[in-house]
Amino acid sequence: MERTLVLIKPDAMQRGLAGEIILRWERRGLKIVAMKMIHMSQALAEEHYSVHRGKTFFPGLIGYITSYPIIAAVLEGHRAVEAVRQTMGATDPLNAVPGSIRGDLSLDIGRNLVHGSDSAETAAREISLFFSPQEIFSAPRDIDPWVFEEQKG
Ligand code: DAT
Ligand code: MG
Repeated sequence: MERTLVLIKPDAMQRGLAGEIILRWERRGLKIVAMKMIHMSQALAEEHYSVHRGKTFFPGLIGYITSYPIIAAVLEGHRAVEAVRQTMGATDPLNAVPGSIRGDLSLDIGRNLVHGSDSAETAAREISLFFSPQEIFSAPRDIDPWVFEEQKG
């Protein structure tokens, strides 16, 4: 099954929204296979967001993501990358549909609460930045056949 990296960003932690956000992914059927709380270093932040290096918002983005501890997690499921991003909503909360995490709980692109990998390739790279293979647990769940009709890739 596909894996994706999610981050519950500093604003979500400050605002006490971690449980609400995890609940939305978990209730949809995605499986938590790794989770930790960390305070991201400058170096990790710059590596994680390296595709945005040089953009005007980059310094603000790095300052924000390193400003307070976050929760990093790996979620697993059929088409998990797409499912997580759909549940998050668009990058700019004002374009995020009501019912999505960003559309319901945030207003500003620079305080948009969550990160989710944007492709399976990006996910593999991002997961390896935050987790060692030993920190990822993916034994099948008894409920998986009640979430997915069959085990899909
Ligand atoms: P996403 O987090 O939806 O994957 P992204 O990868 O394009 O979005 O950008 C990473 C983060 O950078 C995003 O969550 C918020 C910030 N960001 C992106 N575009 C921005 C902009 N035009 N102004 C301010 N912040 C921006
Ligand atoms: Mg992105």
